[in-house]
Amino acid sequence: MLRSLGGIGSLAFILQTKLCDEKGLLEQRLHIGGRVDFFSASHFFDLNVIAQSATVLIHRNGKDSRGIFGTTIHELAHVSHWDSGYGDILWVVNKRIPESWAVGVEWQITNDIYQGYGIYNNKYQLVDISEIDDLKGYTPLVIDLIDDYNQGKFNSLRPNDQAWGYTLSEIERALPTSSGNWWAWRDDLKKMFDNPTEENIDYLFTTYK
Ligand SMILES: [Ca+2]
Ligand SMILES: [Ca+2]
Ligand SMILES: [Zn+2]
Repeated sequence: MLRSLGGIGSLAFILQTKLCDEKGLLEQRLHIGGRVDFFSASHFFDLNVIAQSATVLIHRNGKDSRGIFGTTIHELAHVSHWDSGYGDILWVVNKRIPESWAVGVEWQITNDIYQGYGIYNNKYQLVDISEIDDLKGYTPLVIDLIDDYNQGKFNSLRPNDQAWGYTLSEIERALPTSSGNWWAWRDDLKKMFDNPTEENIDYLFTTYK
């Protein structure tokens, strides 16, 4: 798991430490609940901690174990993002930042752990440009910053993804934590890291905005 994180960021901290024994006044051990209901969305809601109920609730929704693992990782990506300063109000302002981040974390870590089971969440590479609004903020931005698969190469209806090689750790270090500024994420990625494809990330940020 830590291999895909490539360093100790806030996400790695959550996965390593918080699940074990962090205790504070409100911030007790992270509480993850599981339900078998259908048709309910898994979620993270930080204020649940006040009522001492699970802040992360995973609904099975017919998922297999890989899907449950992936969903849990997705929600933990939100937990670490909120711990870094993002919050519920910002989520209302810009859901695209936290959801694109969580989609990417879910994709990378689940594929790392479940090797040999086919590509997890490959559906994100099958999205046409005209369908991006339908994703409601759950964009493949982070996946495309990492992967070397250009889904637009043989299909001009799909994004022409010519970026690759960013790591989750780099993307997390540039991730907006106290603002909902999408473009700051792009600018910080360019400023903070040298990547041979950095000129091509403008296209992704513009396409998924
Ligand atoms: Ca890519
Ligand atoms: Ca891609
Ligand atoms: Zn989410």
